Amino acid sequence: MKEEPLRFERIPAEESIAFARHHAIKMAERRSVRAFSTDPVAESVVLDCIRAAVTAPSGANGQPWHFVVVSDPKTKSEIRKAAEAEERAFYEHRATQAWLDALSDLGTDANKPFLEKAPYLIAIFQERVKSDHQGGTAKHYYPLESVGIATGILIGALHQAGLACLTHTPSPMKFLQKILGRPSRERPFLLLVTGYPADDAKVPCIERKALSEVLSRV
Ligand code: IYR
Repeated sequence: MKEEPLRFERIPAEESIAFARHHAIKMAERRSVRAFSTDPVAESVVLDCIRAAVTAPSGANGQPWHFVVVSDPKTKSEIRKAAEAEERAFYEHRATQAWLDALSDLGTDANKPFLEKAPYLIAIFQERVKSDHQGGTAKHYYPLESVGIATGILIGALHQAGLACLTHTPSPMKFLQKILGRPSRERPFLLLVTGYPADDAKVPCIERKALSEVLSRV
């Protein structure tokens, strides 16, 4: 094992306390947005947020992820068409009544105009097996957890950088693989729709669980 000294700078406790509070308040303002503006966003913002995401811890440092940043209008249209076909099947017959009931407060349906309106769709893929670049493959450990953590970091970074996003998972998402030409050892994980919210964007009234409900201390 090769080692190197850890680069870690302690910050004063008061700064730590203030930062954590500020970060929590800022993150509490995050909402999933379904109405996007067509206003452009500098690509470097999205790329830097992905730069943050790929620092995520991963099983045996396998880094089992791939991100495709889609801004080409034709590709976005193709994705919208394919996603809406799956969503129509979902809303018309695939979803159970219980699932539709659980979604009713969100007001969602099979129409997904945001897939064309938003300036970026970030398609996130999970590698099922590792490529060793010599034609061989090896196992990934905890790939789903790893990609989930990276996606969480990405969502936080986008929000802190002043952008809105939507985690979108038309199911099944196999079409993404084809449209984006990704290899079969990858599996689509999530589509992150990214940009500024539309000026008249509305969001459902939701309540977040109180910290006391989701946190215990022993
Ligand atoms: N994929 C569908 C349905 C949907 C499912 C869940 I779980 C949500 O939290 C929201 C929507 C759609 O995007 O409409």
